[in-house]
Amino acid sequence: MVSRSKSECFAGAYKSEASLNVDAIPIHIEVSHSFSMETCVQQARPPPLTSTSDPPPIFDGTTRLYISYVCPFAQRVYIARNYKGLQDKIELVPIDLQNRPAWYKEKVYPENKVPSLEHNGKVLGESLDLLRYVDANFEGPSLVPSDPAKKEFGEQLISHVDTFTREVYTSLKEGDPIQKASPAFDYLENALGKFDDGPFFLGHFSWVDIAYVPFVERFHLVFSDVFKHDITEGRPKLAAWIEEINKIDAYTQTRVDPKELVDIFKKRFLAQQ
Ligand SMILES: N[C@@H](CCC(=O)N[C@@H](CS)C(=O)NCC(=O)O)C(=O)O
Repeated sequence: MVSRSKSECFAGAYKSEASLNVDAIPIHIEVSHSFSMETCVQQARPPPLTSTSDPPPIFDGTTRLYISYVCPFAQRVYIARNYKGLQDKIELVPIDLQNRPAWYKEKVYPENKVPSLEHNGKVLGESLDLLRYVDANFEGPSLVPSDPAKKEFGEQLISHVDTFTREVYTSLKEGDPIQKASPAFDYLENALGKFDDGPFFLGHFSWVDIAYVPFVERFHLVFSDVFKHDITEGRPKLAAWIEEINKIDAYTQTRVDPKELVDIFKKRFLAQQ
């Protein structure tokens, strides 16, 4: 059944330097690109399981992706699952990390983190490994291009993603985050210039876009809301990338309330703001 949860369609929930009401929730986040409600396909989202929830029938042959809706690492695998059209093959099991069920650590994933994937009697973790795993072991459009030059550049960008996020997170704790984070965003702008057969890192949409987008989404919102700075200013390729990626349903369906994301950042990284 189709439900109309407010958190399903946030790609369409805000637009350029404006505030508007979606499902009666006012959103006041300034960003430089408009987002269209048409990009959003309504899909039911299961509610997160909490400390009082019973576990699913683990190892019954069902493939399950354990996530938290607000976790950027989990969002990667959620996007990949959607993009490959695996909604019926990989069941989504959201967990409330603030009030998580004890059985998750005890019976599912001893690391007690999300994402994790229960498949063929095993539980695997680590979002970047899971992107490769889901791509290699399930049907659907390939996330990794076959062209050797693109493949190689993709590996380079994937090995840079933790550096990128660390540089930006670090900048938030220092004076002048806009200037401190600038080289990290310039790296993306340059990388986006490598292939000209499409607006994505490897031309066409791939696992590289999936690896970066949950973090760029958050940084875009936080720099706009907290520092009144548009990270796409002077970076036309990054601007086009954000515009185009917001046309991909597999991604927009994974988005949550921007205000919730900004609030998480404020609490975790910007206690002094
Ligand atoms: N390197 C891991 C990081 C996963 C991770 O840190 N997930 C966070 C949520 S965003 C988590 O589950 N943290 C455990 C906790 O909060 O105790 C990956 O890429 O999957």
